[in-house]
Parts: sequence; structure tokens; C-alpha cells
Amino acid sequence: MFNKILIANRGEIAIRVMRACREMGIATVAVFSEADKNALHAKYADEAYLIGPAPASQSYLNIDSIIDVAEKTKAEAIHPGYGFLAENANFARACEEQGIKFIGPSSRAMEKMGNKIEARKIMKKASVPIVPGSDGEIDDADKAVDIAEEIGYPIVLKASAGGGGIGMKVVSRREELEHVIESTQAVAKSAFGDATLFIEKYLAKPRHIEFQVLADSKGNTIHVNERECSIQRRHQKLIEETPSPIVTEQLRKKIGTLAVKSARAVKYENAGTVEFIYSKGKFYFLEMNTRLQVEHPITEITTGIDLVKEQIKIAAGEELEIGPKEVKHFGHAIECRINAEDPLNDFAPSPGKITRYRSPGGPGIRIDSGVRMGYTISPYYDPMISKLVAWGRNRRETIARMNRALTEYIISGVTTNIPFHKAVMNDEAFQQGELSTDFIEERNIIAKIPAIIEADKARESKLQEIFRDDKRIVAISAAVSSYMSMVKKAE
Ligand code: MV4
Repeated sequence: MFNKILIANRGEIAIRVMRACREMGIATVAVFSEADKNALHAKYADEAYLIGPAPASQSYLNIDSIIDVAEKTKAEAIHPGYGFLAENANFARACEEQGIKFIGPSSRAMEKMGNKIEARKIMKKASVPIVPGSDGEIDDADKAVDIAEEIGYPIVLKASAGGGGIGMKVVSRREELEHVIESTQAVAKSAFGDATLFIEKYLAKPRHIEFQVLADSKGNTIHVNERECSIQRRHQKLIEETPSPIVTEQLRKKIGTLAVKSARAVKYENAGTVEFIYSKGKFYFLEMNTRLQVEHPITEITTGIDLVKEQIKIAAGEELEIGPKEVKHFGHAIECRINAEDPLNDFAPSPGKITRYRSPGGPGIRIDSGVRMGYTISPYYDPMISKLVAWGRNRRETIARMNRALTEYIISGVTTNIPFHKAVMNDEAFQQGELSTDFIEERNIIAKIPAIIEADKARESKLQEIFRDDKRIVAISAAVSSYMSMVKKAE
């Protein structure tokens, strides 16, 4: 097992990984940018090093300086978290070349899955169902027209180097095709440095259901159930749950087997997620995410498996202790991503200083967060405040708990999407498990938010009474920091 791991990330996920390390007796090294000098992840670690200015391109994406810190501190492995360098094959390769273990898949598996045309080919060969579409690259309009006529409009043009919805364009009519190919190529070229496109049949109002897989270096590959992530906005997931309301035990077995097949087809190692799109009773492979995902906690609390520890053990060459028959699922879990953003202003980020903060607790609640009272959410990074996870014996109890926890959450100083989450939890279709990627528009969720904010204001005075002490703490810390800056100036 490793003695020391560097965590090439920030915020809640950096802390999440360090927590696993601490439980395993592994020392931790944090890296931080100039904007994160006071960030909790830098304080939580056993050692922390400044790697550059605030912009991610000069700090959390700076491969050379991160590898430098790993070498200097004799860290034997690097955990990339999610985002930043997590799916960067060049980074994985740089680690491999320096003899530092990258806690994730091989750069080769990452590259194969990163190329969506290649991934489609691999899945087709492994007889995993893919969305009807082109076998390879689309380079001219004539070929595109032929394929579109064959599968029928609407179709969707996607960037082969894309993923997560960027460089994706729906085409409903033949007349638009030529023009949209050109514009999508341009987008793909500027976003990914690669203009290669492919075509798929466009599936309207689908559900997004993904399977978590774990694969060790000895050839054992298992799935640890699905997560449904249909409630999203502009490809940004907002609410995830497990089990999916539409996945029966029989379906889980069937699609889970396909997920394992997908991972085996690229000799996948470590934790990964196989994304499926579900439409009109059918599942299709969409893409594979070669990283730990934001929503991993809902899998953890319903299976009892610590996915980060499993990642570390796999990277250290250990064999999976859990076989496919030992994977259980207990009850139901939902995650709400609590973001500093304004759902009434097109979900615009709302960075700034958190002046009051009290997170919920009690039965069935887990919070993963990298903030605290007095912390400033930086405009440079993702404005996530926390992941609020609720567990219950069944979906009903879980929704009730999530609702209760949301009413306990106190955050001042920044606008949050908590009222949005309350609107969803109280929506009838949501409660019935009727989800789709168009859920927010279809259910007109945004229109329900003002009334929720009004009702929350009415409770405000009560909450202030409860959190009187917290306000005092803010006053003290403000006084201390102004005193400290006076002392510094005097020096
Ligand atoms: C699709 C689709 C409909 N038809 N492909 C968006 C992100 C990327 N992973 C693929 N995505 C989609 N691909 C076909 N052929 C609809 C989406 C899609 C979507 C997928 C998953 C989760 C949320 C989504 C939101 C809008 C569109």
C-alpha cells in the first residue's frame, strides 16, 4: 500500500479523497492555487504546496508543477478527483512515465473512451447496444445526408473528442445539415482541437442512467448498481438518485452486465461509469466516464462500499474483495448539488463570501463540502457549495428527509439553488419517479421558486434565533483577521 498520496484537486472532492487516505493511514499532499490559500483542502492535508495563480490553466491544470510537487514530496500516487486533469490522458501518461501511480485507468483506456467514435466501434464489437448512427467519421454533407435518411430525422451531430454535451447539435431537417456540420466542426475544433464529428439518431426526452463499475488489475470487473441523473440543466447534473425508479432487479442484471462488458472491452482498471441513455423502453451505450464521479456518494451509502478506498486499493495492485454476488443495495439515496447560483437568473454563478453557514444533519444525511462560514467562493472555479445526500429505507422516506434537510440548511451571503431543490422535491411528477432530461422545463420548476423563497423568508427570524452563536463567530473571526492584518502591516 502507498505511504503518501498527492491529491491533484481542490474543494470537497480533495477533502473526500483525503478522508479515505486518513482512514487508511496514508499521508496526504495537497496542492493549491493563489485563490485557495485559505481553502479547507489545503488545511486538511498533511502537507500543502502552492502551485500557481488562480486560473486553473496555471494551477490545477498545470501538469509539470503538480508532478514536481509529487516528486519533491515523494508521493507514490496521485488521485485526480473529478474535473481538471481527471480525464486527461497526457497527465495519466506523465504520471506513468515518472513512476507515479495514477489512481484511475491507464492512459490507453482513457484515450479509447475519450474518442467517442472509437468507443462506439468497441461497444458495437462487444455487442453492447449503441444509438443507431454513423460507423465512423462524418466529413462531408453527402455522406451525412445518406446516414440521416437511413436512420431518420431528427439526428444529432456530436464531436468525437467531445462528451458531456459540448459540441453536440440536433438537426431536424436535411436543409440544415450542411450548415450545422460546418458550425459544429468549428465548435469541436476550438473546444477540443479536433473537428471530427459523428451522427446519431436523436432520442427525445431520454432518461440518463449510469452504472458504476469497479475493475482491479487481476481481471475482476463488477458493477455496483446504477444511478439516475436525469435532472440536469445544460448538461450540468443537479439531482441524482439510486436506485433508478425505472430499473427493476431484472433490468439491473441485464444492463449491469452490459456495463461490465463495456469496461472489459477496453481492459478498464479502477472506478469508472458507463453512461446509458434510456428512451422508449430501450437502453443504449452513450459514453464512459473514466473517473470517480461527483455523484459517487449515493452509491456508497446504498451499497456500503467506499469507492475512493476501492480506487486506492486497486491502484496499489490489490484484488477486489467484493464479488458480483456480494454487491447489495440498501434503501434509496438522493443527492442534491448545492451550488452558489441563482436559479431565477438562468442559474448564473453567485460567488462571494459565505457570511452564515450551518449545514443540516440528523438521520440519513451526509454532506460533502469544502466550505465553511467566512469562506469566499471563488469566481475562478465551480461554484459548488456542497453535496447534500439523503438516505432512506425507500424513495418516499428519502424525499421527505431531503426536504427536511433542505429546510435546515442555512447559507447567507451568496444566492443558492436550495429553493430549486425544494421545488423539485415537492413536485408531483418527481415524487412519482417520472423523470427526463427535460424535467425542469416540462414541470415548469423555475416558476415555483419565488413562492418558496417567500415562505423561507417567513421562517428567517426563527432561524436567526437558532444561529445566533454562529453570527457571533463571524464577528470574532472578522475582528481577529483585521487585527492580524494590522500586526502584519506594523511588521
Ligand atoms: C444524446 C441525446 C439524445 N440522442 N444522444 C448529452 C451529454 C452527452 N453525454 C450526450 N448527451 C445526449 N446525447 C442522442 N443520440 C441527448 C443527450 C442529452 C443528455 C444526455 C444525458 C444527460 C443529460 C442530457 C441532456 C440533454 C441531452
